[in-house]
Amino acid sequence: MDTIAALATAAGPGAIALVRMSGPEALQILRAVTADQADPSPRTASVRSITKGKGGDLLDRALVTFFPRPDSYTGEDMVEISCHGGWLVPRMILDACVAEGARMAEPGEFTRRAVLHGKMDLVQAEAVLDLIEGRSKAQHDAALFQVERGLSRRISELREQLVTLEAYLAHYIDFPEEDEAPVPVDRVVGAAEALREALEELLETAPEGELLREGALTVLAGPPNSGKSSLYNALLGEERAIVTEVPGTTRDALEAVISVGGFPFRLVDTAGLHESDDRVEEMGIEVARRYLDRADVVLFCIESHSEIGSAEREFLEGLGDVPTVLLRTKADLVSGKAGSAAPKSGGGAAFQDLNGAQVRESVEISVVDGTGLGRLQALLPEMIYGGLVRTGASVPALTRARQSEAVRKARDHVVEFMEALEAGTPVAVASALLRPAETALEELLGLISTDEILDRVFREFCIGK
Ligand SMILES: Nc1nc2c(ncn2[C@@H]2O[C@H](COP(=O)(O)OP(=O)(O)OP(=O)(O)O)[C@@H](O)[C@H]2O)c(=O)[nH]1
Ligand SMILES: [Mg+2]
Repeated sequence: MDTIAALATAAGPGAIALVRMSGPEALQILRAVTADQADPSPRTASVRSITKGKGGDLLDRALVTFFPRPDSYTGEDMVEISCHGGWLVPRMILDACVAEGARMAEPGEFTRRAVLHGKMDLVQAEAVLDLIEGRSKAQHDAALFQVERGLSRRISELREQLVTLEAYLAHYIDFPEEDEAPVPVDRVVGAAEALREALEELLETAPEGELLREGALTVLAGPPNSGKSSLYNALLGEERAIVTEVPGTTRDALEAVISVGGFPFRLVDTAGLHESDDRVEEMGIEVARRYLDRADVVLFCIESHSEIGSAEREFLEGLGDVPTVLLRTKADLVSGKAGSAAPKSGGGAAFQDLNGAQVRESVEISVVDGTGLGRLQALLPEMIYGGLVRTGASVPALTRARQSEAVRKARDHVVEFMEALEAGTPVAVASALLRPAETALEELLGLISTDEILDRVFREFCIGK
């Protein structure tokens, strides 16, 4: 292993930046850039002058900490240099370390080394990334739970269940002729069934868990001038999109990640959908359709006083099984005139006969007096993250495709094993089918890891982590 170095804080102006090194030469290199000064005591921060090599120019006075192996983040000797932030100082210190023999770290290489030295498993490593990138409370809860081995523990339990099952089978194979088989077949079948169920249960958390990382794609759609951009701004809490009384104001799609009830949503404002002769507007409408194809939820906006015509109906039906909320916008204009007993102009009734579409709810909304905003904000997390809303995000849940692929693979192999038993396949032959299930869970945790698996996990990381 060589010694790696990187800037661990974001580049650019800031009060403090952190340059870190990991590897066998870390202390040697520190000595070279803090020449003629005492070695720092382990795990104790001390101020040192940092120079460009022995006798070189002074670069900064910085706080230096040495973490001897194996009790460091990576499990190797590590040095952290907390220097002044900005464009220059951290870069110069990093260059000085490289000049003394360190190599610039690759993305995620510190954490990768932590995995290789058994400081954490792969699921924990992935969660480190989520912790850094998280933007909502639920994602923070889920990431922290995984960093603390919450999910790893669950996967290890499942693996142990699998190993126990294999042990039953080994016993069964070794003593087939005994009068009373030590482990009756129905016990084997029962254990396999329990395992299948447990894997299935974990797998069911994947759709919500995976959305936690990117945010549920939430598309505002509807006829021009129906109040989409106004609602986009209201949900964002800032005037990001242009709002005018002119139909066809929004041309390009606007996207922002927002947290609703602690859960992440990728909110997209789109161009109003209608037949248009304007080339730019038409392109905007095309973009809107592309977003709609991928939407996790559609907020269909139509003014409270407008009828839902055949075009709207057709549009809603065309959405297929994408969950949709019908928003009757500008409710203030209706209720303002009619007082509190406002006629629910079309709201409930229209909602009733939209049978073909997946319209789950209808909400009367106004960005002028705030009607319905609270209700929409309560509805969205419930619709998309219902399971996690009920349990909280600090539960074992699969939050990445890599995780669900592995658990699905394990589940499929267990099912295959059960089917083989049922079809009368000899136990010795059937039991071989469980091996790959175990491998899948071991790869998931990184107990078995190939460069390919590690590359896939760490290529998403930033440099310095
Ligand atoms: N009274 C009232 N007016 C609203 C409300 N929401 C939007 N409006 C007005 O309706 C007009 C259109 O609003 P936008 O938000 O631009 O509508 P849009 O759906 O984004 O329109 P396009 O981008 O053209 O498709 C503007 O004049 C808004 O001020 C509301 O809740 N109440
Ligand atoms: Mg608009």
